[in-house]
Amino acid sequence: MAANDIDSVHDLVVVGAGFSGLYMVHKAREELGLDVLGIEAGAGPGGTWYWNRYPGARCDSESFYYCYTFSKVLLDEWDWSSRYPEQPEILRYLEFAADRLDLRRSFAFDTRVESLTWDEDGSRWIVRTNTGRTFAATWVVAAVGALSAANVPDIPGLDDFQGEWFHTGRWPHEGVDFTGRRVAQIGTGSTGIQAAPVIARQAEHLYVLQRTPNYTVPARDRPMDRDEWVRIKSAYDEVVAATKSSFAGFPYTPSPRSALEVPEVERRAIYESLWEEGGFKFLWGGFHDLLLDERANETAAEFIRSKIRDIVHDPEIAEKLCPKGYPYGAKRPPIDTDYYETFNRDNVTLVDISEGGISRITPTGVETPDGHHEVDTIVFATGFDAMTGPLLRLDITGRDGLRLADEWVDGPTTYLGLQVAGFPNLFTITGPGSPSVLTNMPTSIEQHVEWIARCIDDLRQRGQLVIEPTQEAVDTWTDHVAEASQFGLFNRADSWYLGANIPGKKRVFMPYVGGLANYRAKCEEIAASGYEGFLVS
Ligand code: N01
Repeated sequence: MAANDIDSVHDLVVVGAGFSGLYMVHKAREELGLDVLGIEAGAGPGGTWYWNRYPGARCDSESFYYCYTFSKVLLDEWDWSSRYPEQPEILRYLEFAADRLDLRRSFAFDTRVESLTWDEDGSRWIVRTNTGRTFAATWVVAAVGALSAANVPDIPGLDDFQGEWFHTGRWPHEGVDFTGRRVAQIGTGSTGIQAAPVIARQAEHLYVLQRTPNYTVPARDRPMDRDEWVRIKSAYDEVVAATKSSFAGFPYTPSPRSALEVPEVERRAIYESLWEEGGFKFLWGGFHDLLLDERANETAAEFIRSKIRDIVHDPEIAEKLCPKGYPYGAKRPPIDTDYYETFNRDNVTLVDISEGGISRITPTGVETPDGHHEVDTIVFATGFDAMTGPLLRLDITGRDGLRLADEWVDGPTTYLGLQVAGFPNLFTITGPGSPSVLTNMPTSIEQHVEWIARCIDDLRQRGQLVIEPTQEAVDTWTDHVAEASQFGLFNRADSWYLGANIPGKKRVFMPYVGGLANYRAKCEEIAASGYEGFLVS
């Protein structure tokens, strides 16, 4: 590529301004002294929290650990208002972080990366964007998130629909007023479960189209005051240590108990207390074997079903809402505020599409096996082409014209979920092959950013500029990720973890099930060994 086709040359290009991109830019610029350019498709920072502005969007990890922990300044200067803050507050937090660390000046916003191409002669990446500007960089970090490629299913008739339709992950910034509208919401994952109760409170009528019932546990959101934050922050090192040494980045003390070793009355009392407490602790804090043993899992699954039958007045609707045939937690568990209660409202109809799906969208509504539902608005809460989707959208070409899309046609292959053979100096944050989406994301993000920064720094100190994994290391790690996915019950549901939500996508369990603490230790060991499994030059 001719030098005059390049608008500017940088040490590092970081794609994305979410939790990971912001920290990566800060770390590389302030601690390594690199010339860094961040590129972000949105008009400002926020990533997931910039795009996902649907009604009811909020965090479902608790605020005291769903945040940055690397900066004492950010920690000291920010108190969350509640246990599970809503999207606008999380977006404000990321904007605050960007401003406090003076990161905006390193970003090109409103700019989407259209391709990344390895330039063999220059040992650098050529980064083309939709604005027509082209950049070159020695290193690229894809901080594009695991759940940013929206999935709008290909349902016949959508183009002819005369009403409005929205995907939750691309929600209009000005919001949507549902007053007086009849709404069809497609999807009952974490997003749909957060959105339905809020839409139902405003809409004239809400049809919830459910293909697979989901297990959800109450969030039990509540306000948090300054005194509580003073208490939490005074022992914050312990919170951080607990997240880092845990299986999934949650600072909950794992229970030594099996769900099968306590009498039923006691077990039920434990589930009751966790249900009242709310949140992910129901999965991680009560018994150690809910994701290991089918019989143990069934005790939790049946408890949740019993709650659905208690909450939902109409027994037929309750039964349709009861998940069966797959373990609790094998799909990413949602948490909710008044989800099952929503089906007691007169203006809400549960439409079971488990058999037959949606046959078509008409100009005035949605046709399902039980008839035609006239609606003004369709909300697609239909999730994402997870993990691989955001990376493949970057149209990445590595050495010798090797395209990532071809390399991953049978599923993602990585070394540590950080790099791919044939794609030198390209790092992914929380990519496939790392614990990623099975964990509290900021915990995993901080570890990846810190590992990548250390790697670049180590190389520079040794006068080396190019790193990529050997094919052997990639094959061994990819086999290990596949083997680990057979451990426990994660593989027992048709989830987006294995691409089952995208028609035609190769079914491969993408995140690493080996646990965050083990994974961190492995990454440490490899860095300390001088980057075993990588070719460095
Ligand atoms: O997406 P999903 P999501 N016809 O894929 C249905 C994170 N998150 O956006 O189960 C009809 O889980 C699909 O049905 P089925 C979190 O990690 C975090 O809800 O495939 N229905 C399912 O019900 C989460 O897991 C927060 O049978 C169709 C739904 O759409 C991840 O994002 C909040 C369909 C999709 O569920 C994704 O959640 C929200 C079709 N053709 C989300 N295609 C936090 O608070 C799909 N569906 C941090």
